[in-house]
Amino acid sequence: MTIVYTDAHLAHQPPHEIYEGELVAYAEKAARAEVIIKAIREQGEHRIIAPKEFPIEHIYAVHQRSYVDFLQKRSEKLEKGRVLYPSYFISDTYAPVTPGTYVASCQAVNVALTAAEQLLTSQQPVYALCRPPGHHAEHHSMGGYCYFNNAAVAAMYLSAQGKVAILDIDLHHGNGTQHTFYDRDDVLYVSLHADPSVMYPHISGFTDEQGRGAGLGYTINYPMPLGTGDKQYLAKLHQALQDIQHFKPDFLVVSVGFDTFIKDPIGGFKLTIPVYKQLASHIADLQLPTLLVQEGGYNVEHLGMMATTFLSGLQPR
Ligand code: Q9C
Ligand code: ZN
Repeated sequence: MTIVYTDAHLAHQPPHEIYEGELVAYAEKAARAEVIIKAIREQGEHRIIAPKEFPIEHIYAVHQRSYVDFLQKRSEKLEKGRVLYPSYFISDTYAPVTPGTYVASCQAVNVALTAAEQLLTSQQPVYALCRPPGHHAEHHSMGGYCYFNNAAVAAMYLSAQGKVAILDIDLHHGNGTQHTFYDRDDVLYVSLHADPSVMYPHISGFTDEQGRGAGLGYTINYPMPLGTGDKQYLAKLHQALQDIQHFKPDFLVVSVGFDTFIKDPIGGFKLTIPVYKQLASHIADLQLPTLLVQEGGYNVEHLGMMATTFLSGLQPR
């Protein structure tokens, strides 16, 4: 399989986030992506390529220019070692800006777009190892460890070539991605996530959010209770995959999060490692050109194993 990766994300390493007014350690660590690429290299079965540069217009297709400009200027103006919690263009206290944040975020988008471009020519699954993640980034705000919405930018790019289904299997609801395509009937957004009444992002991901106007019926949310395990998760995934099949997309974009793992430090679900292979093989059974985009997952000790287990389920059987 083709994997797209760059170590440009190392420029973005906030030391902390703010939880209920207190500074706490930043969960979205650079080591997350490093242990995943290390495990993939050790597996030795994959072709790892670097991202190419895409024009900024791809980011403007999803994000407001004034927000993009703000992130660029404020990142570049920061002195080394400084951290900014902006007072605007931000949805919560989980997206601090460092001097390298803009560059790293642009490169994460380039990773997703490079993978999307590969998909147009190869038809084989492609994995975009993005960091920082993206699905909480909105039209004009950063939040939840996300700055630019990598999956949404890639889906926007692919949607010029055909119908796109987005399956979001991160623990958290992908509010930014949902909102990007909320009015459209040619991009389906389906998300499995922890009940937002008890889990971040708290304000979206409820079942009554179903799209608007022409987009009504093209957003589907499957919130699940805390404590959800392998069996219940697979049952809901089955429903989500049926929705996708019914939509008859030309492309599938999967926002992949490993924060559903039983030992995730900020999680609440109880998925075990072997189930990630099953999730992937059910996804592969759709037989669609599939772009996998990395989102969350915070157990650095087990992330390498989760990622290689997941990728092994995508191989043709
Ligand atoms: N007490 C992603 O998975 N909440 N973002 C942390 C800690 C922020 C998750 C709460 C969760 C953001 C991409
Ligand atoms: Zn998440």
